[in-house]
Amino acid sequence: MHDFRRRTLLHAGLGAVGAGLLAACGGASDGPKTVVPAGPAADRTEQKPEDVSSELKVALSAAPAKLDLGGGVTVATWAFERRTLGQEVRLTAGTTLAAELSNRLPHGTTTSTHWHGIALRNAMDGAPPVTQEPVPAGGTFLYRFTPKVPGTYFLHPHVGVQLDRGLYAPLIVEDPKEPLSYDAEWVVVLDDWLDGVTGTPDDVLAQLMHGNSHLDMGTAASRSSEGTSDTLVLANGTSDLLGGHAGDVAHPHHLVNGRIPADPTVFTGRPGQRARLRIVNAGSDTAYRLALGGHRLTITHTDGYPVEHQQTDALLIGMGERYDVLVTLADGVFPLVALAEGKDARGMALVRTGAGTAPPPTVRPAELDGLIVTAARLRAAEGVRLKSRKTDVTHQIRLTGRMSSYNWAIDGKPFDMAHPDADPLVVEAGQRVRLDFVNRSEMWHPMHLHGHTYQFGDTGPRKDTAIVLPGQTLSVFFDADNPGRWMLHCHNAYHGEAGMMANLAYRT
Ligand SMILES: [Cu+2]
Repeated sequence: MHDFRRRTLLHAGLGAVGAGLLAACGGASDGPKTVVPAGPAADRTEQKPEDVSSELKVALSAAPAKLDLGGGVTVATWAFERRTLGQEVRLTAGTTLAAELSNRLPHGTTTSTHWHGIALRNAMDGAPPVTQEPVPAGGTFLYRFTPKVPGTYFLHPHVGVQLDRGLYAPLIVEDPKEPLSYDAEWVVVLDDWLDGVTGTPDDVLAQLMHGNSHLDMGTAASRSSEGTSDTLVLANGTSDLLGGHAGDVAHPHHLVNGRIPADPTVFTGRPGQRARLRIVNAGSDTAYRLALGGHRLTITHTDGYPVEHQQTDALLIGMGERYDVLVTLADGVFPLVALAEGKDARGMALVRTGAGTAPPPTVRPAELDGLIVTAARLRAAEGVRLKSRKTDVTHQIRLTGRMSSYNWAIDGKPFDMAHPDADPLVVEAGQRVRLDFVNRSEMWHPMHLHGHTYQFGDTGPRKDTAIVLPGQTLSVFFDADNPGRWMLHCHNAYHGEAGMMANLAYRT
């Protein structure tokens, strides 16, 4: 059971993890010695800390918390003290962020903060044990970096399945020369929620890992009605949009900005105003199909980067993906619905610009079944398109595994946290790199690369997280311009933790 060994290591606290890292750095690792080694010993990049005039200080104190999700639902979870669920961190591109993470979680619980989508210095990436030691309970870590590319990002832990707790926040990097004009800006954070309802994300991971051979895909749902062994394992959720099996977990709640549909977040504006929505999928196992009743959406960005504007009725947003849209507001009260794709569940908020009765939480706007523009149909805005050049190196990333044996991996080999130096995908600074994501499994995977923003094909969108459907091969390109050792993984928290992760390492 390699999986449990890995989990034990993650939760063992600093002593054991530190020892493992020392061994890896001291030469006991069987990893190649010609690439940037894993481990936090030093910032091995040649970049110096940015010298800037302005700095935003943020205190991120991770602690046990009771959260009110609305409608009388309260849950015990882990969240940041003095921050509400979904509250953003906001700064202007070029401003330095100095964020101190304090770990006030229970004894023995380590954590970190990853700055999803930001091309920062490797040592600030927050991905233990590759870029730093995990922060032990009682410890602190100062993340200090200067985001240069404006856009919609988010921050979350990169330890175990902590993504499925409340330790996340949108990260908005404003453009000092914002080219879009709009009257209102709303950050819309989608999240699937289970923590503190019938157990924790770690309980669910243990259920998934124990093997589900008795409930292979396509068989009956396993959500127990017996009461004694309540399980949130989802066995029969399917979606045509996602090419089959939609997810592994039946989260009991789906939140928009931390609230359930029965007691929703309300965005207010005036008829005729133009609103910019910055939409983040902070979920762990749920793709959302999102639409605003009575409105069309104009897609302007995905994963922080501008695209040629495109109109749509609805969006499909995988875990870790972000979309920015513009919408001209009509007069009335409208449902902003985030269908949990393939799961027969939903999140919802309201947009109110005038009088009227709020639609019920069960409303299904026609737009959800209209045109759904996915990333593959977008084009990068000309200003951010990669210059055409020959590819220097191609890596094939085969996505493998099955729900029944829960052996999600890359090339059949689950990532080994105890030997993070092993078998990296090697690139050299200055290379044009091609990654072919080859999905050999029967499930879709949102594949996320740290520290870089790749491009779909010759003219497709720039993104850091991309939905790869079953049986599909997706080719993406990037320039190796940010030395270090970077995680490449499925952003389904449970798939990543089961082993669908790899390292991309620069040859030194
Ligand atoms: Cu996956």
